[in-house]
Amino acid sequence: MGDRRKFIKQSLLGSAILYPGISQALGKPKQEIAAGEKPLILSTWNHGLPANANALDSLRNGGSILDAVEVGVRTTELDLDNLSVGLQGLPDREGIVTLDASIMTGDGACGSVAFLRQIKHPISVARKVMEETPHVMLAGEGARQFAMAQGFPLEKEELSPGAEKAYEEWRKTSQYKPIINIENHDTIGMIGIDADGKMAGSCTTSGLAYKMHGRVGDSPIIGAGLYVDDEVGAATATGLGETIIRICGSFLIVELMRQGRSPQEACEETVRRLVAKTKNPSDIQAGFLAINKEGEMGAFAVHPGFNFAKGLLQSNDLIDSKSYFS
Ligand code: SD4
Repeated sequence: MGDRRKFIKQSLLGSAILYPGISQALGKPKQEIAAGEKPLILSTWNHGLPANANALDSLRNGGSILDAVEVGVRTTELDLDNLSVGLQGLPDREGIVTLDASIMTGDGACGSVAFLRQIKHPISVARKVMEETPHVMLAGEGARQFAMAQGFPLEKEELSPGAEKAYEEWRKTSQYKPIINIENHDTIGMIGIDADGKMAGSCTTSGLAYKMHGRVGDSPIIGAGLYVDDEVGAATATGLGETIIRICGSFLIVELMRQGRSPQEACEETVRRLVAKTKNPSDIQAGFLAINKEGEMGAFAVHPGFNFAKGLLQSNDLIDSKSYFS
């Protein structure tokens, strides 16, 4: 974790001139839920800061909000310090890294990949599924074949040094137990709204560490890890996927906003639902982010420790989410 912070701090210092607000993020995270300004990009956890920076840069250079959320999370897919996203992520029980990702725009277009191996940028394959196929979701070998046909290079199947070390340590006991806010909860989910009110979102992960081979989480499931509707708003999720899938978490947030709840109220109600439907809520973490079409935002988690990055054209700040348990 120390190394990751150092990496983020260094990469942020590198861009502090372009993004004046970033320097604030290096201090104490702020506790604040604010409204209104567009474009707005939100993304999960502290690796959201460099991801947001690249997403905002894409917008500044004339990219669409869809381009922004794709470019943004590609940053995390390459972050060697992140052991929960991309091919450097922690493997399943068999020692194999399998990736999940989804992407969606506010007009209902969406694409996703699940249980994908050996591809560096699952988010870009998800976008190809959305744009180049009549389908929403491709999984496993079919997804890999599709990626190759689309020109994505096949990477060597080997664990990153960090993942290898952690996996060897885990194999000593081979116990499976999700640990709150530790490395296996670092998925990046990103949602954004542009100046015209168009929205898009993306979500990418290597999923839970040491999962069963073949396990798919919430991140590639439209409505669970991600949902976007220009008429209402957007939401994304991080945390123990099984608990999020069970309540269609991101869809639920958008539907609650459709019924008049603010993004914050919708996130809180969704976490209450999740807690009510989870057997041992004190043992698991899940967190949600939401924005509505006015550019208001919300965030809420089961436990303290969840944070997120809020990116505006002039600033990029790390904010602590409130939580159900204190
Ligand atoms: C999953 N939701 O596969 C992902 C894991 C995660 O932060 O969010 N980690 O269940």
